[in-house]
Amino acid sequence: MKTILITGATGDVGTHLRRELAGQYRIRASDLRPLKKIKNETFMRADISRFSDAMRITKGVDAVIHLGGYSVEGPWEGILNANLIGCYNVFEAARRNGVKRIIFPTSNHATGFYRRNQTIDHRVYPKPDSRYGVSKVFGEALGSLYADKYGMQFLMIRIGNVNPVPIDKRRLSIWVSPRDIAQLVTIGIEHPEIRFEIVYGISGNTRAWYDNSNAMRLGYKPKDNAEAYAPELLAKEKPGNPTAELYQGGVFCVAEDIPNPAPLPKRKQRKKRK
Ligand code: 15L
Repeated sequence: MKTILITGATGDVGTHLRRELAGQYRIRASDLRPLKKIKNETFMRADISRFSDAMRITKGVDAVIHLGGYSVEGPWEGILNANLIGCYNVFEAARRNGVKRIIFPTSNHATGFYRRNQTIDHRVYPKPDSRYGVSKVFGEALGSLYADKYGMQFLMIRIGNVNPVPIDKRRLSIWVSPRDIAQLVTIGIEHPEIRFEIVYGISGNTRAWYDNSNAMRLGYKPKDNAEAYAPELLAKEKPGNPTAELYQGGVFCVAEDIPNPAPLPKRKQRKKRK
């Protein structure tokens, strides 16, 4: 049985994946916060913005599912530490520890500024809708570099919204059920020919904004479709912000006041030599 590391294991996606994959893999769950262990699971507490922690948790695993970091928009310092530095540390530590396979759950917010009347595939240029979306594009770019330069293998899953059921009209297009996202992650761990691939993490939704043929080519057969929930959801839906309604990323596309970045720590003045 393969051992897989799941970073950010206590989050929503991590919790669904741990449950779905428990019978298939030996899971090393990791997070800043402690968690209640389930079957086939060990836990390692880690702060991935520290390289030594990233080295410790990636040692001796067959694949990494890197969920750790901010999973929504956040202040720049938080995104920088958790999503850029954290992602770099995990990919670089995996490389040094000889781990070849990484599944990186990127996000629909990496391409959130595409309009809802467009269908996009895995080849489009990113159009992030937030600092969070930019951090996901960073992860995709870093994975591309590590695949080409070091021969590592990456499945980039641009996740829509993982939930037991879709929660609104927007999610009818981007919803992914826990068992469908687990199927995509399993493809990422097992497919023999992955070098660097981008797929969309959505179920077989009738209203999808994505041409997910790359996922299908790799063997993905979604079991669910958000359309089953459409009549009930649409009956409850209230009109939203007009900018949000135009773009795939929804409210992430609406301009907000950006808080001032925290000041950089003062550098110590070197003593002048006499
Ligand atoms: C994401 O990328 C987030 O991780 C999740 O919390 C949701 O906001 C989701 O996108 C979404 O767009 O619904």
